[in-house]
Amino acid sequence: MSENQNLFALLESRFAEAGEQIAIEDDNRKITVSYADLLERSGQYANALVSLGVAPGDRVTVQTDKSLESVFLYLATLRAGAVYQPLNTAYMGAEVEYFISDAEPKVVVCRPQDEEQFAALTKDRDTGVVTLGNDGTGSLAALAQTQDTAFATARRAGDDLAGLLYTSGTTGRSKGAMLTHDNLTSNAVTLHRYWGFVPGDVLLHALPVFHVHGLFVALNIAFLNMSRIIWHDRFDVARVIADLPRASVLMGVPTFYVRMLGQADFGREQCAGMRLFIAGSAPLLAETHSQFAERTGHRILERYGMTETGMITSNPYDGERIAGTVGYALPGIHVRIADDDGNEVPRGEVGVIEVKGPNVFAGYWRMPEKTAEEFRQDGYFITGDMAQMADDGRITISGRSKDLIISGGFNVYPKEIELVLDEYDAIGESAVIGVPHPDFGEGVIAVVTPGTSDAFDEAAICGDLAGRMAKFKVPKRIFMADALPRNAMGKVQKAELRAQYQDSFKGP
Ligand code: MCA
Ligand code: AMP
Repeated sequence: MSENQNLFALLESRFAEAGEQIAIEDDNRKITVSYADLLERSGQYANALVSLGVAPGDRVTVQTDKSLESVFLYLATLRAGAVYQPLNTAYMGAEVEYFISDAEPKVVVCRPQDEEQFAALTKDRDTGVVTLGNDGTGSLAALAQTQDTAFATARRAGDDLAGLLYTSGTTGRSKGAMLTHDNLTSNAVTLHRYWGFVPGDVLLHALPVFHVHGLFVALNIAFLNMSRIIWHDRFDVARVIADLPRASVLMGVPTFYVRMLGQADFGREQCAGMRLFIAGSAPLLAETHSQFAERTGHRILERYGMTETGMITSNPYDGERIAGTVGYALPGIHVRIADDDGNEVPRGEVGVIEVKGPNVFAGYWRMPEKTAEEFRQDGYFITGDMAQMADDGRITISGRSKDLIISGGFNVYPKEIELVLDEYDAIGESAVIGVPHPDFGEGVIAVVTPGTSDAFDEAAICGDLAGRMAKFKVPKRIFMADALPRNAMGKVQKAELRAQYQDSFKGP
């Protein structure tokens, strides 16, 4: 019989080897868990999932706070052969409803305070609802405590699904990116090697665990390395700086680094024991890169990836880390810069990044046509990111062909917000754009035209939106204009708007 391709089977061998070594320390709750504990606790949570009817291939939808128990649940889902489907905790009612109707999970795990809402959302479905608090409470935690710690890891093929992560890809409505065990395993193994992980590395973990960056990149690599993880339930700049002297690796979105530089007392002293600072999920400004190097002596290693593909390129660990570039295609991953027809453009010319390799997802959940549109005949996935490649293969991202805003590492799809804005009587039509923001990289703003009512009230509309959608999506400003600039085809000229409103977040 062939080897079990379940990612957990690989992790399990490391956990067994690491034994009583500390896996995660949560200073907030004054708890540490060892690798042996991770094996036992994931066994208990896997048994709990099975007792709730979860079988291999079933989806487990998770919208919980970041906690040690959320890690047990992630590992248990893999272990049971089910498909982990995490949701940003900022998502609200209507947003969540869509994910449940599309993913059709066997079980939803939510925060205790959201139980009623989820019970209502799932009442006509074959979906159970259990809860997990951020302090070891909740019905799932209680159930897990009664379970056996032993669990035979489910056999999975490399192309079986391990995760379902929603993203809007290049256009339109949220789609579930199907990530296989092979996708996750290959990316983790590659990055572990490429970034020079060594025994004794300590990862400072302050990212959310509902996206690829904090979940798969950070956790899977640390687990492969049998590293100690210093666990922060959210990014708090003072806490991160205070814990740096005990860590050797930090992974963050650019906002992390901008905020660290904003602290007057931050510098070489706290970073003396650090081996590596990694940035990604959004463009890191060259200015941030150079200021960080000046203050700390460390050159941040920037890499580039996407939910559908995991990590695609990285600046080298040993070679030159050049600000404003995302480095080279990772080993085993093919990247080309192509024109609109998928033909490779000459080196130095701008085109769309296309990628092929063991990291590339299996397609969008139940959307074969959409999947087909995003792949070339020869298997390359079209990312929608614009870039140029130098003669030596180094890649510099220059923009996006997709209408996407990345604010503090979170993706915002203008269309989704424009549709809601257009419903207000005081708004005729709207254009949502991202403009430079000193903290979030890009800040979301809307430019709107007058509607049928003249009672336009920016603060009231923003307040109303905050009750309807995740906070990070709500425009931080809404500007009224007589008309939106359009081209001859009638298409709104967002580049023109971005230029016009580029100083919206500039200080006095
Ligand atoms: C919070 N707010 C935001 C954001 N986060 N607004 C815009 N963009 C955001 N990212 C809102 C809050 O609701 C609040 O609103 C106000 O802004 C200030 O919040 P604050 O407390 O300052 O924010 P925070 O809680 O400190 O969060 C900022 C953060 C966080 C730490 C940068 O957004 C974060 O952890 N981002 C990481 C995202 C991430 O992991 N991305 C990876 C995606 P109010 O004041 O009105 O209440 S995976 C991926 O992209 C690919 C695969 C890749 O390459 O990695
Ligand atoms: P997501 O859909 O959340 O996985 O976000 C993926 C997108 O984030 C990519 O398609 C890029 O547009 C962007 N991204 C990730 N890393 C970088 C980076 N280092 N520089 C610029 N953009 C990035």
